[in-house]
Amino acid sequence: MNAPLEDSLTPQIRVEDDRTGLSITTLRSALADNLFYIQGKFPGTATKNDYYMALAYTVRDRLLQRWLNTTQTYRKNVKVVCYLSAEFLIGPQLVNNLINLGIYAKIRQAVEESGLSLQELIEQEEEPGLGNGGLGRLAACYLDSLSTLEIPAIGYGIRYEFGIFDQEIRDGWQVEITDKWLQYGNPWEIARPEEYVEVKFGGRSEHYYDEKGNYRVRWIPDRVVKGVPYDTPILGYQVNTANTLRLWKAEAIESFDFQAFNIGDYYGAVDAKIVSENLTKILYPNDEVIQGKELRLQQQYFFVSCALQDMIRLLLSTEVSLETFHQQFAVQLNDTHPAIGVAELMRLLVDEHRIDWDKAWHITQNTFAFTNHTLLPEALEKWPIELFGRLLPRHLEIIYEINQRFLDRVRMKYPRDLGKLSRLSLIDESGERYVRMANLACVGSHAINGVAELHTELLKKTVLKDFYEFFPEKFANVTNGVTPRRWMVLSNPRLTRLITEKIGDRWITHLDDLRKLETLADDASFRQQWRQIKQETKGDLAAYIRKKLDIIVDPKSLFDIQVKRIHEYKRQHLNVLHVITFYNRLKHDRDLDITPRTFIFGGKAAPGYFMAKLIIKLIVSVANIVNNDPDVRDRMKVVFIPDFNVTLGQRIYPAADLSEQISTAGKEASGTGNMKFALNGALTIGTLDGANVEIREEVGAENFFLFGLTTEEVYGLKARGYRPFDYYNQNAELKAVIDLISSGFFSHGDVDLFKPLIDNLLYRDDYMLLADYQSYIDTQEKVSQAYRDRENWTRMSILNVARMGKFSSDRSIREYAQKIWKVEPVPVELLQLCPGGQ
Ligand code: CR6
Repeated sequence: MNAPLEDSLTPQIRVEDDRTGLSITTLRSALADNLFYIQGKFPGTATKNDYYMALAYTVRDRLLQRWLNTTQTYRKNVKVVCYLSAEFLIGPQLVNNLINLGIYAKIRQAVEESGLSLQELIEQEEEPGLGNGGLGRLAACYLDSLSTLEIPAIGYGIRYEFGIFDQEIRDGWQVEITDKWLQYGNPWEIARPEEYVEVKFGGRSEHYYDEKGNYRVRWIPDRVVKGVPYDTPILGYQVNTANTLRLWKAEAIESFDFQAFNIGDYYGAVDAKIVSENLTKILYPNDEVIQGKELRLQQQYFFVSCALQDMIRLLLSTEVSLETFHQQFAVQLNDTHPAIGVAELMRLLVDEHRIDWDKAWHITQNTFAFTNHTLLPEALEKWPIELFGRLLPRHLEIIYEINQRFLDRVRMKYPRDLGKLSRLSLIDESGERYVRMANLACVGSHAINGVAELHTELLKKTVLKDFYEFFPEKFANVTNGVTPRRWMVLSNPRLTRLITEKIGDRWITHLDDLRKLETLADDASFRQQWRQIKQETKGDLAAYIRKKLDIIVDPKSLFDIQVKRIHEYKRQHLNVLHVITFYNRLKHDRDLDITPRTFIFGGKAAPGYFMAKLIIKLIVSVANIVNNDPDVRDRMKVVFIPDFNVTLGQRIYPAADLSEQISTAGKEASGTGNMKFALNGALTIGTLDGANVEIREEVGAENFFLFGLTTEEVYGLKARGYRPFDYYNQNAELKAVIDLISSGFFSHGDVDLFKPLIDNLLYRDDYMLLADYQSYIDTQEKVSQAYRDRENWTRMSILNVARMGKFSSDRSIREYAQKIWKVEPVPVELLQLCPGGQ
């Protein structure tokens, strides 16, 4: 560490050097240096990617002072938030870092003066797709806010070699392509091989008496894997704080290789290496459904064990007692994926550090907090006892012990209530026996939260009802939020500029300031500017669509967009029913004075989710017919944009007029796309589901297009016996739409292709599309009418943006910090600098 230099240096820039200097000349020479010394290229032979890498290193150099000083600051006995998540969908890093460092303009100038286009270099970056959708992106927004709010934090997760697959559409079907995001290297991460930890698997546990005659247990594994941390800096917005995202990669333990090698089993040793490294190869591409694969449990245990061992090591390096663990760390479990942490921390404390059970349990419960992200029963994680015990024999024992102690308390409170006991148990014994991860998370945490008000209320009434009755004090709500830095400043520079011109730039970190736009909604010239910006942004998206898909869309038409994972509960097919209704109306009355629309879809389907893939096929099939029908030309277009990801989201959200948030009430825990759209000035058509409820509350019912059954009505109708076929029979327009699909009109006469989808709607319709159809269609008609009054539409759009303050992830993080983590900001001073440091 730079101890001898420490006293002689001050945070001011001493020398304008290549690694820290910010003058255009220095930036240009840094870029050239990095191209030569890191990429090993002359300008003449360098590819665009080489230039991108050189630029990325140039930027990384300029954030290292903040990063290292942040880490240094946290060694001084401050409470650190550890966000444990199997997914972090952080998106491209370059522009975000430029913005947060406040050097975008300078870098652009330096790049352009070097004869390059910044935009082209930006487009070289492969985004780390280390998540499926909302949950992983939420984790990324939260890291951004933690740093911006100067709260000490570490994100712990998995460094998947292959992230979420790239989606291609061939003949209307989704095809999955492996995501080789690391193939050209990742300039944003730094490997820390010296900080590796060991993670055990399998084997058995051994009970023994230690030297003092105390009864103890040790775990004799049959396999050990090395976890190597890779760190990525997460810089806050214009602050010194740069927290760390620490992702773990699995590697083989060398001594194991050696052992096998020595007995001549070279191939055996190689096999062991491959098996170990497989652990962090691939992200499971499922959103909301569990697959129960053994490798997935291995991944979960692997990263959680790495994280907890890392925390213990950090703590012990500061010479603070391990018994204060819960005062030093607040560990958030992002869904049940890291819930095994409860048993792992108990094992580390009791078995390895010899703390007695009760004390260890006190520490554990006060350390963890648990966020639930879904009410869907198919997403509740449980592991067969046999599999669990084979992989984690000691943890199974610990879970039994936790369960026994917990159920004793339950019995005390509810004597003779066997139903209660079996529902609260950490073990599901109704058939094959399972470990229930949500129950483990609830018992082992001091706080439990849902992700929107409605969701938290439903949790208390349904899936976690018994837990709520047993410890109501643990429950709280924290409504999700999104970071305005990425989802406005970065992705919508035009609107950012206009807003900042009018109300200053404080809104970027205090989103409530957007309220100041309210009065401007009445200013005709402001509305004109607002509309102009939306128009230009739509033009950009139209150009992208034309280039990528060769489809011409009219930027003057209403851009009606639904982008998110494809799932039946999200009801993209309800949207399609409207598209076809719209089409039929146009076909029946060629002169119909209709508001022209462009229907845009995007999203990935889990590779094994047949119905979701069929929905994509339906969208593309409808698009092919509609877009080639001269009768409707210029009045409607349908587009499926392939490979929806963070990068594309940044293009798409700002270009929307209408945001489709149309899940069956009670199914979408929160949604966060709904927030990104509204923040960028789209109006929402939506059900009373998830955070839609709160968005509507904030923006005002008159600025939101509400339709559909409420959660109570959904439950009521289900209970009374829902008969979708009756809706079909009694609604001529709906019947015409369904019959048109069934007739093979969209499938070259193939009447079987969409049969599974249609039969499902007519005879099951779990997500009640047919019940909500008429209300949806009527509301869409209101949207069309409203869009004709452009002045009023613009007013509504401005008011939506002005009232989105609540949905900043800064607000969510402040709530977690106060209600759950009990942590305070710790500003970072740039004290310890390397020579030439700024
Ligand atoms: N799929 C919810 O479905 C929520 C995010 C983040 C989800 C979604 O409504 O906004 O989490 N749930 O809280 C899970 O992933 C289990 C999601 O992204």
